[in-house]
Amino acid sequence: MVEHAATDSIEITASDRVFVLTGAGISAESGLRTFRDSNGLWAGYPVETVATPEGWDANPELVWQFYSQRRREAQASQPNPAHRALAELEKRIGERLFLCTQNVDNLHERAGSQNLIHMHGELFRSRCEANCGAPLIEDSHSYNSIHEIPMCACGSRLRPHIVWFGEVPLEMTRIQTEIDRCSILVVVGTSGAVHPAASFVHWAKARRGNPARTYYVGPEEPLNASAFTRIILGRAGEKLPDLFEIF
Ligand code: BV8
Repeated sequence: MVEHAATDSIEITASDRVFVLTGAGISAESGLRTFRDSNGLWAGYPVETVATPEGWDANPELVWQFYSQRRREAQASQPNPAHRALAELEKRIGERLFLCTQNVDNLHERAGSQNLIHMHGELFRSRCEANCGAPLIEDSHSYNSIHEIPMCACGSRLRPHIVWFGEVPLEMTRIQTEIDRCSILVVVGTSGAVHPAASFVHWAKARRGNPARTYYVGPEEPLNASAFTRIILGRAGEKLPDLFEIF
């Protein structure tokens, strides 16, 4: 039975370890479009053409136009109170907070979060399309024509350091470890449409003997709503600043 929160607070005691998963919804109040909302990112660009290896092989210019536009939008945006609330939580409970984001923008970092992972990659990094072993490149440039696409020293093209559909998300071993040891799992602003991220709440709940307490924060129920102990309906920027009660 999923209860809708009467009280919008999550108690964190000195022994609690907190796993937070964020999605596009946490950056919505910073002005960044989500994927599946009405005027979302996929509206202009079918996902197959810009967020799959096949789309990259077929039209790398279109893929770079898509991510270049998102680089420009992310550079023009600012962290919102939800990002700042999670940076504050890290200050309060330190390494007992593990922040995993599906987002590729850098708003968590710009709000002050330090201990986080980007399981779907990072907008402001590029990498060799051939995985030749060259290091990731910090890259905030826009590339709008095939002729502008930078080359790796090995002769291959540079691609966005993004996990596309059909590719393996980053740091899954670390994520599994942190889910296995968290006592509280909080999911913020994600539709629950994409796996394996949408399964994290099931993993945390299914743990033998000591299931985690699981919470969702967002303006509408996610697809995996039934897996949550509590659904806290509302926008992340409104709910997160006063959400955590730390004892
Ligand atoms: C993989 C690129 C194998 C980055 C993205 C079943 C099981 C396992 C896999 C699959 C499966 N079925 C299909 C698959 C494969 C596939 C998949 O899930 N397909 C879906 C479409 C069915 N998954 C994969 O290919 C993944 N890889 O499975 O590898 C594997 C598995 C396990 C272990 C090892 C290997 C790779 C997935 C990554 C794909 N890359 N994007 C980019 O371009 O940004 S996914 C894309 O969707 C983004 O990364 C985004 O983060 C992600 C999820 O979207 P959301 O963040 O949820 O955004 P959305 O628009 O959907 O929702 C926004 C939400 O915000 C809404 O709920 C809204 O209510 C809320 N909101 C709005 N305003 C606010 C708000 N919330 C709070 N406050 C507000 N103000």
